[in-house]
Amino acid sequence: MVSTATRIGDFQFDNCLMNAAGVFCMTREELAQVESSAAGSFVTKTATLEARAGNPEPRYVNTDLGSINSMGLPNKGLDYYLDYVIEEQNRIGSKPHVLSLVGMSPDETHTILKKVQASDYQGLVELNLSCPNVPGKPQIAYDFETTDTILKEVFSYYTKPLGIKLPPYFDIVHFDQAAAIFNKYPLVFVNCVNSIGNGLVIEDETVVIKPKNGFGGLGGDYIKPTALANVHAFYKRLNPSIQIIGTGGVKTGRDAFEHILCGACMVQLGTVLQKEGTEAFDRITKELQAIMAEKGYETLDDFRGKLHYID
Ligand code: IRO
Repeated sequence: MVSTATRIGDFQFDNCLMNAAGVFCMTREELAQVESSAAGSFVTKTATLEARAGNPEPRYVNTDLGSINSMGLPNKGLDYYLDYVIEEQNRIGSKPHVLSLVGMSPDETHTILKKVQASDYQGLVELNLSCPNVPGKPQIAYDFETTDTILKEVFSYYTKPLGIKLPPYFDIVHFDQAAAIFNKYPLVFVNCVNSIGNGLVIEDETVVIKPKNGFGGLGGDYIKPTALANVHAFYKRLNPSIQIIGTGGVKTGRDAFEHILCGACMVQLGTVLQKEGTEAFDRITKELQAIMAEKGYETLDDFRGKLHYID
């Protein structure tokens, strides 16, 4: 009997697959669709304190190899998502969920997290330190000093389970420096990776999305090797109490298997979910189960993090 059940901190999930923030999570209706699918959980669209309309359209385009987006953090505001996850938390038989959020400034991030701290919500929170698409705002987690300052302040008042969504890093020294900062804090998880920021896709002679003259975050096949490298780099460097969520380029059971082999305890679907809908959870779960059965693995712990190197 093969199980794809998993846990993050004290939270148990029947399945290790869930949506990635940004896909199928803007409205209650979309979140309910993920909830009723084979997914083990859902994460909400990253919320700011107030609702935002985001960038002008077209702002999300699928390509043969993945996707490019510059949504610009459109969302219905913190209260919309916070109310929903509290409602869900109180519903008998519901799964544990993840509330994604970030402020438009460090001050706003603290205002938001203090609201969540004071609320009835007891579930997981993902602080998004890696949105690439708000004009004039850098990806926070590429600035190590600011990241350290924000986390230090956060953990002076926030006592509920918290993780962070990271951008991809591309240098071994950056893995070392980032991990040294994260290891100072009682993070429950890090999620590797957000989209590869500021790619450019062109059709004929023209960019395919309108914001930022076509520059946007890449997802899908383009980013799987980078995502796997980030999952494994942080798996090797972080305190064992900090778990890894793997996100990036997962469209088959084999891709999910590779993320887990690199150390992920949960795997998120972005581009494939946007392309295929929530049926993707069922298909990819079955493909992952078939690989596990063939290899004689019964649980994720039988192979999680056990990537083989060449001697
Ligand atoms: O443009 C977005 O809304 C967006 C966000 I907040 C993010 O974290 N990652 C992404 O690719 N797009």
